[in-house]
Amino acid sequence: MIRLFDHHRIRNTKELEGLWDFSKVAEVGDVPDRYTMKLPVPGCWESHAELGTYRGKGVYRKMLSVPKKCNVRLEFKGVSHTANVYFDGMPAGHHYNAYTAYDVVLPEVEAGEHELLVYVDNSFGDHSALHVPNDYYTYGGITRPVSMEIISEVYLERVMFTPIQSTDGWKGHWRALLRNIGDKKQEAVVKGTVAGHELVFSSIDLNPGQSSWVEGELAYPDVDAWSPEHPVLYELEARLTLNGVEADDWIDRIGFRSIDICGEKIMLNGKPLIFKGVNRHEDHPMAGSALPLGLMVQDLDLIRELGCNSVRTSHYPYDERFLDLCDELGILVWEENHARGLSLEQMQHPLFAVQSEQVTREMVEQHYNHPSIVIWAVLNECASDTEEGRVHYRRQLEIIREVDPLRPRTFASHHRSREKCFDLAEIVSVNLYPGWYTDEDPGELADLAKGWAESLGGSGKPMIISEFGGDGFYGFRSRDRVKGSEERQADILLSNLKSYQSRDFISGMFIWQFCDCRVTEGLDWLLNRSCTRNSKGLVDEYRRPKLAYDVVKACFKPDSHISE
Ligand code: ADA
Repeated sequence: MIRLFDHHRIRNTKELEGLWDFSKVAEVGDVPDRYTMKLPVPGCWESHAELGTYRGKGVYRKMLSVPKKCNVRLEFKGVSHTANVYFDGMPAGHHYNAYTAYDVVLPEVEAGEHELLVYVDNSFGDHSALHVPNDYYTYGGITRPVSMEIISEVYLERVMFTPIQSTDGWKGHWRALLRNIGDKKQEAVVKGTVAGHELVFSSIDLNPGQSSWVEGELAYPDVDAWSPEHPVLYELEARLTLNGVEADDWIDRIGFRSIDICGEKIMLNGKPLIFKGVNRHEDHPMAGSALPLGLMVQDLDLIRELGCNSVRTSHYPYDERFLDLCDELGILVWEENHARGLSLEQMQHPLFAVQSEQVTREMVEQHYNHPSIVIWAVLNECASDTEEGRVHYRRQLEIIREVDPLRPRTFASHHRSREKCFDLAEIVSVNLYPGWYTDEDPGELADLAKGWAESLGGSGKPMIISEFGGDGFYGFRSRDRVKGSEERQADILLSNLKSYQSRDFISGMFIWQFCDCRVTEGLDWLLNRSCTRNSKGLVDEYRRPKLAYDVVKACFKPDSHISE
């Protein structure tokens, strides 16, 4: 399943889910004598008994059957972490980073059988500035769905819809990107429908090779707002006509909601919002980062049962099916680009700017229509305490603004009084670990953090505590409540939550973290985490709730009874 609904009705689309041939290779372009394995797509190769810790390159093969001469578009929702695509033996596309989609467009493919090879690389090294040994795991494989489409010579590359709340009610601003891959000029007309109201865009002539945007705005007087309590979704349908003949479509789901900053408050549909959330990694011992839909739903059920209204996609853009579920279930999302804890030296990597700017732009463009996403973020715990780091923070936040004029932006900082970038974003977010990495009192620390924000460019802005928590090893119990026990983890979370929930200036809190996750095995103290795992989950890696789960639930959902 690519999305939770049909993304096209006119465009012919087929998901390439199934078992693909696989072989390890030394280099991109190497053709194996034989394919020794078959691996599921989507999936992580670590799920195979012989590849549990494999870091390197591999090639996936799939034969594609093309019914008649046509233009083919292959969409890869996520390959971890670098993909090189070959079609009938020829290089056809390249993409870096595991967490955003990319496509390969193949004009005029002949009818018949064709060989698709996807070389996948999950290795660390000079070619990779963002995927580095870290406190989570970079898996290998074609980890998200792949689809094959037959497209017209001019097709809809993207449709972006912005709901706007005005004094006269809801309006919607449309932008549609058209691309002509044919060899003749074409006249295109787009019509867009939401909630029974049709917008006809002015017709446009596209020359061969040209891509162009068309834009328009329409009032939607009779729609209901999307909110966590009533996550009302509407189908968006854009239809493209070429020289009078219907040729392509784009279907999405949108919601009408506003997200604004008003002084120190974050306002959803004009009402102050407090995030009660968890940080989550896409990680599961049975599936790696390639969670099937059922496991995503299980996570969201546990998150909702906890009394949360939000999830932070730490530390990368998510599988779009998870975002579809959040749209449908009314879970608010803080989505962030891919980076965790990169030092200034790591940010000086020659590929850092290009790789992280690319994932930022792709994230916002690709996930723009999800009403559940209400915050965009960049660069978790990177070098925002330096002038050189600030250049990157500024640029990446600007990229978000170029694509999205409305959603507030933030970044999670652990630099305390050394922070240099609070002025660049609309929301101040701080990661604090009182009770775990330090002995500080969480309330006093939150007050101090407010002071840092005020004196360092974040004055008058909303503040979120974006991380706090402590390790709790599932099943390790201690009457003395020693560090690492489930009891101590519950105590730490309780004292943190009480302090943050009683402070008016805090607009939200995201617990570190929802589930235990695998980390890279490494040599320094951090990456030598016991069991190669970050154990700060409220549930363990198999989603078994720890003691802290019910303690948090009592804070987030005070009306529920712990024993129920
Ligand atoms: C940081 C970081 C998280 C995680 C956490 C921890 O704040 O943002 O990814 O590593 O610390 O568990 O120490």
